[in-house]
Amino acid sequence: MTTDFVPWPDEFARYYRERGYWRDRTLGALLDDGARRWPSRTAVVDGDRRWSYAELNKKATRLACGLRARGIGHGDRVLVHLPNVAEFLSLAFALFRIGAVPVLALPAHRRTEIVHLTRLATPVAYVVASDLRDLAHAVPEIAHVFVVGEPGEFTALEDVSAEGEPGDGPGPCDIAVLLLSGGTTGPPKLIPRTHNDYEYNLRASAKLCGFNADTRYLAALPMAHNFPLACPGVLGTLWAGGTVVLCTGADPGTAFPLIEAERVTVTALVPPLALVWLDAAEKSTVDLSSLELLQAGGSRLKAEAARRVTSVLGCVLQQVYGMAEGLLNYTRIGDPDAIVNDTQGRPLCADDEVRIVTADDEPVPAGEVGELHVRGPYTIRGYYRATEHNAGAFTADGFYRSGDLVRRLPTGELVVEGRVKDVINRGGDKIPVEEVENLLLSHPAVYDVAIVGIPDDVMGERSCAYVIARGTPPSRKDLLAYLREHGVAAFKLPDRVRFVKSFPRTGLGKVDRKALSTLENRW
Ligand code: OOB
Repeated sequence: MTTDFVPWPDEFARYYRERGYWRDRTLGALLDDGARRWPSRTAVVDGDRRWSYAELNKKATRLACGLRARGIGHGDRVLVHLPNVAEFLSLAFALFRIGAVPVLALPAHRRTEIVHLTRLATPVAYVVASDLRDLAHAVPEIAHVFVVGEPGEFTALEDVSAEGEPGDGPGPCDIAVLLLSGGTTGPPKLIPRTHNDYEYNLRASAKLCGFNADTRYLAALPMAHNFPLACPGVLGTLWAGGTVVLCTGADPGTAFPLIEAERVTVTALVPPLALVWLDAAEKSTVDLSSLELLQAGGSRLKAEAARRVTSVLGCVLQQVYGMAEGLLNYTRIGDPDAIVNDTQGRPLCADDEVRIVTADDEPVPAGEVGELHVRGPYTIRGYYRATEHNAGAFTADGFYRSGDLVRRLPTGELVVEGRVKDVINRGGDKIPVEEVENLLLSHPAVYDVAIVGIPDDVMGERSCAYVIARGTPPSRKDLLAYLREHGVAAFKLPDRVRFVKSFPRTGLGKVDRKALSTLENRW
């Protein structure tokens, strides 16, 4: 039998409620509370626009009514494909209110990903920024197309609004949002996060990071991603009564002036961006003194870079090792330098059950490297509509097999040492190797292909495609153009293409990816 969603077993749900992790509140209520408690505070800044909590709430309510009037409601999926604009938030809360489920595509996604997500989630609506609205033609099965900005032949999201009350909302154990997986093999899977578990995720994170009404959070990374969305991110800031400052690009040229102008106190970056910021800050005259906390996560931050954060940016560093599937590890504010610089932190929750195991699922001896398995109050029990895949991705007793190789220090912190799965982590952007390989294989001049990650000082890893050509090898340009034509997100295009006559094989005859990855020197 195929089920959309795998719930937590009753005894776990009961325990998580008893412990106060699950409060049976919905994410829609979070904004109701904010609008009641501090209506006139600024909730979000987007360029010249500043919306108070009351305004954001009003926009979300009107949008919820407008969506309802168009027949969109409880359990319907809505594919959201927006950069960091204020409408992302009014839309997200409108959907939370009516129990429709946002499927969060990344701004970098293009046709391949949008088509894949549409097949998997069967959304009733696609909400897209005007510059990408033509992508709607690739998914004609989606009934409604709403555009933020100039709508062209479609409907402007602005016009989807109505007076009234949105009516009954979702239950706290319903799916609140479908996030994209970064850590699994093959094309992205969808991660069903419930109101209860995601509310805990953002609330506990906000408390751990000391978020409050004075927090001014810069959303530099795309907030469609779990990290800037809820760890504690934008939602954690709104929970705490702070202000979210939206940034459409994370480059220092865009972000630094905003930090100065808006007196930003905290932001989250992936390590390659943190390096760019450090270099730029050393030369910059922009006043970054308001910055109190810099979170770095998504891929491994080098200790040398970690050490520079405090001296160059004058703020506290926090390493965040998380996954959209749930588990979050944080270094704590006030931890000794050695912990903050050299580890990826420890679990958020006392009831995050982390096991570190061998390839046979046996616990490794203390301090040794093994695969991280996890179960807990905000870690999913299964991907969305993926019964077959779930059988391998989770253990029989409900632990998620993260595919990450980690070791645990005696003090409890985790250090990420690598991965057991075929995903290239290009500075936090996760490249599903199989997906890109399959596309390249459909090129007439490609006989076989294997894409591997090559260590790189800045990005952590870059991708190299080894290609066995059919006849005359095509040019690299040709192959990249082909991938682009197929609408692949730019971060997935191989950084390097090498033509070979054959692949090294393992004893079993499988392509030896390890051997391939040592063919190229470091970047
Ligand atoms: C975050 O989430 P995803 O779902 O894009 O990717 C998860 C994977 C992890 O399994 C791990 O392989 C890698 O990204 N990762 C890290 C890391 N943080 C994530 N590897 C080394 N060091 C780190 N600090 O990337 C994510 C979700 C929530 C918060 C932060 C990151």
